[in-house]
Amino acid sequence: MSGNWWKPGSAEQPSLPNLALNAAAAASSIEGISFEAERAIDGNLQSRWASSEGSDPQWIYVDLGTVKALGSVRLHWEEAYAVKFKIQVSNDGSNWTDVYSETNGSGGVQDIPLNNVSARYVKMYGTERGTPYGYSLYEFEVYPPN
Ligand SMILES: [Ca+2]
Repeated sequence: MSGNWWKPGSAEQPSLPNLALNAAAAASSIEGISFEAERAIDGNLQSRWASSEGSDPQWIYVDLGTVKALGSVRLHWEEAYAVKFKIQVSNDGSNWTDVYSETNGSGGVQDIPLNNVSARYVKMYGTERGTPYGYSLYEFEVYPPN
């Protein structure tokens, strides 16, 4: 489908913009060169952020630049996924509020709905790894409300 305009009532819905795409990002650690935090917000499902191996906790956050209304987060996990993690948000990059807590994650593509959340910073805070490796995300996507 290539229509440029969405008409109310039509079956075709506009796709929401990924607010994290090419924003800024930071992480607790990287496994090495070419596994930087920015690799998780570059829109490329081949490149990825990976934390240093074998330690908890590890985190990555996205800086959206300004406070924005948020509707959901989509995580594209590499094989090095998180079993337990939280999604946290902040408006100043230092005081964080939990908005989601996962206790039995299984990796893959994980959609996380957020309700009535507005924030500038969005963080994945991993506390338990699913493998002996680190934490690794192909993409960390943030979407506005529908
Ligand atoms: Ca990527």
